[in-house]
Amino acid sequence: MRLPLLACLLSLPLAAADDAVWLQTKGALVFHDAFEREETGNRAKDIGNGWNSATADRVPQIKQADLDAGIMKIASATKEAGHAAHIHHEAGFADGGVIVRFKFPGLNKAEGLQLGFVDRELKGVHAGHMCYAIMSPTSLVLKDSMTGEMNLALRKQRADAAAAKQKLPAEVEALLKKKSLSTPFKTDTDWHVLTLVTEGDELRFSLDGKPVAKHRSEGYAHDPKRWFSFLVGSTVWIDDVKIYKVR
Ligand SMILES: [Ca+2]
Repeated sequence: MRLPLLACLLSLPLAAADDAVWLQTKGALVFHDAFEREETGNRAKDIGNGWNSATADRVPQIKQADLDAGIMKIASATKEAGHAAHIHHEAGFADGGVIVRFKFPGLNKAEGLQLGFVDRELKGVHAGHMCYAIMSPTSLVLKDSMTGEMNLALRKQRADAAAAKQKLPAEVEALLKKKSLSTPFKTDTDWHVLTLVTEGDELRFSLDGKPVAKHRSEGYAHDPKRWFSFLVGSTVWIDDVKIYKVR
């Protein structure tokens, strides 16, 4: 029997082609923000709509998230706060992801954006950092932090080695190396739409509908991805955020 064309198309492995389609057809939209409002101040919850900031209250005299003309303009007070701006929202999925429209405004050198998932209830992992995509002017890094550099046992091993001015054992170096993947990447100052998803033990990143990188590591499978997080070291503009839960 010949399948109608539409059925053939639907049976294609959509995830490989375009993860935005995978999220929209297989997932439920659990959160959307287009930032069409003004923030109410500089404090942790003043962005509104359920956003929270782990770093705003360290420097309440500085505005790190400015809602302007439907855009969340993030300018991190990294030096004053002693940390990159960390802005997060509840997510809550095992498989799923985010679609984010963003732009580097070109206000600072080395503008970049780190985004990913955090579970503060995770034991044995520094601050619950699970996994991230990290865009910088020259590379895109996908990283399993949970079973890599944020794992407390590994952190202690590294700190002890550093204190003793010793090299890490080769097997630990090799293990840490496996926990991230760096891909050549070039940022610009145009608007783009990124898609970041986890499916099983895989993390995938696409830009403007085209797959850029994917990486498999056991930490990506952790359930739940409790928070979706932006970590911003300098400046970035966010126009729209959608969070989808597939499973
Ligand atoms: Ca907007």
